[in-house]
Amino acid sequence: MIGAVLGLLVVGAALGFGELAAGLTRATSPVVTVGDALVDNSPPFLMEWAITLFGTADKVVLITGVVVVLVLAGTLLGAVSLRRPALGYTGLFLFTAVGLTAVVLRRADDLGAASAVVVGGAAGAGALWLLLRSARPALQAGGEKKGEPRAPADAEGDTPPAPGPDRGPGRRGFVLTSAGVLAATGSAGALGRFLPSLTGGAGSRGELALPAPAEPLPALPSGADLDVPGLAPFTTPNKDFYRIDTALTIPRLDSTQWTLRVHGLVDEPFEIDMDELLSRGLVEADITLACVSNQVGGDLIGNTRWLGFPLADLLREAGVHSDADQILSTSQDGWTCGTPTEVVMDGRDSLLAVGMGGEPLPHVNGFPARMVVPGLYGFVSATKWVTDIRLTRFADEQAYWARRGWGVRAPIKTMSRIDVPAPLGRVDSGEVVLAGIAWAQHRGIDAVEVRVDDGDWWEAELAAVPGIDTWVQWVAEVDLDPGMHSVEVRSTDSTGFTQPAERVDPIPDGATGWHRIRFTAD
Ligand SMILES: Nc1nc2c(c(=O)[nH]1)N[C@H]1C(S)=C(S)[C@@H](COP(=O)(O)O)O[C@H]1N2
Ligand SMILES: [Mo]
Repeated sequence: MIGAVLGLLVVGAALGFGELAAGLTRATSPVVTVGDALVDNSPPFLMEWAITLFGTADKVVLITGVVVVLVLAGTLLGAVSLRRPALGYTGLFLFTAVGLTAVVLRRADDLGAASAVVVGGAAGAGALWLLLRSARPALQAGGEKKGEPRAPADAEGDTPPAPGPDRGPGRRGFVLTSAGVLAATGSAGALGRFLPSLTGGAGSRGELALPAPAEPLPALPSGADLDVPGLAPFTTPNKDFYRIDTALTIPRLDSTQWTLRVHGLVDEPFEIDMDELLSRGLVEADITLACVSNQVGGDLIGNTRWLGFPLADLLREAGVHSDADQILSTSQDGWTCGTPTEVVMDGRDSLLAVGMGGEPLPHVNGFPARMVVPGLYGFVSATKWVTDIRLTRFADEQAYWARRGWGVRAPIKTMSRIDVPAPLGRVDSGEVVLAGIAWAQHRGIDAVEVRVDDGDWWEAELAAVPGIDTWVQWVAEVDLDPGMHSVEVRSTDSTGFTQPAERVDPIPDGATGWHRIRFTAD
């Protein structure tokens, strides 16, 4: 019993102080690092199984699993330590080694995360020492274990505990020490968790003042928004922008600490910080970002006005070698992304973005800087919290999702969606408004057609757009009798390509198929 309490307190102290160290340096928490490393290095079949079984709760299940393992390990560690303190310290050492391995697997140069693990390990050792010292009289008094065969190396200088005349004082010592360790651990952990989310302070999102663009865009064309109730607005408000990433907790970076390294197959590698980036003259671009996992009719897509520095200019400064066909970017939390160099450099508005929707990037969308490349799905282009860009070759290195069977070059497919009426919704019969969006980023949409009840295709009316990199709203009016109806939509891009009817899954490079909904006219 004492062993279990002692072991759990030691593990708790390691985690609590690890959390505090991570919070102070805004590094990734050791628990999260280990969880991330498990996710990254688990075989794809296991990941798929976990996602099918637990769905979006997979992250909760993973963290719960990590905690259960920690509780078991703690109990064992405590029991062993009482008999053989040296084994206890060895256990803690292994524990720290596991954490450090996870850091190295995630991101070898992440000193913050590594020091959080070391601080945690040291706190665990300190707690073990304190608790063992106070447990000894308790054990001798309680008779749980008589006579220590060997004193722990660290405790050699201690006066041997005098056997207590009664069990009271010995127990009291252990209980008091335990309570002290628990309180210290709890405060450290709580402080560590909440420190990074406290706003204010230099480098926090609230403090970053973005300059006005050196090359501002004109206002959106007046007809970009058709203002049909239920239709996605042309500009997605930041708070409604979809979020997709592998991060267990949202990285909260400090913009004054942020740097971006550009290196690899280049003539002149360099590093740039936020002040320097912001002083360069920023540009704006309207770009619709889409996730490859978006199902037909899905909502993993959003459009906004981005503010940033042209990625192509940044790369040109470094002097990209002609054989460097892949831009391998890495986020602060170790996610990697491979983007075709030629696409980024072909003149489109590829950005190292710092702002969206008139504000600094929200933390969930990559504060303080991310990549955005019009026409490519997010998983091959839109690295959030980006801190490293290395020019490489596709033949030599694979990024995160490519290693897991997803596509390597993934241009966004020509697509369309029905927003109005809502699926299985009810409308008044007679004149019925159909509306939605269509997209084929960097090609542009030429036409959208709809058909009702498998009848003839009718051309919908298109709203205005600022360019070829955004989605476009469409609307059509049809005359309908009361009853159940179906609507289908398909779009044609500026290359003359019309969306195929054939349904394919998002993996490996994006879903296809016509969005179809059913609704009732009363
Ligand atoms: N650091 C990091 N960046 C990332 C990802 C990620 O997992 N980690 N996911 C990518 C994917 S798959 C998509 S679709 C976009 C989503 O960007 P959003 O969350 O801002 O909408 O981010 C991309 N950037
Ligand atoms: Mo995605």
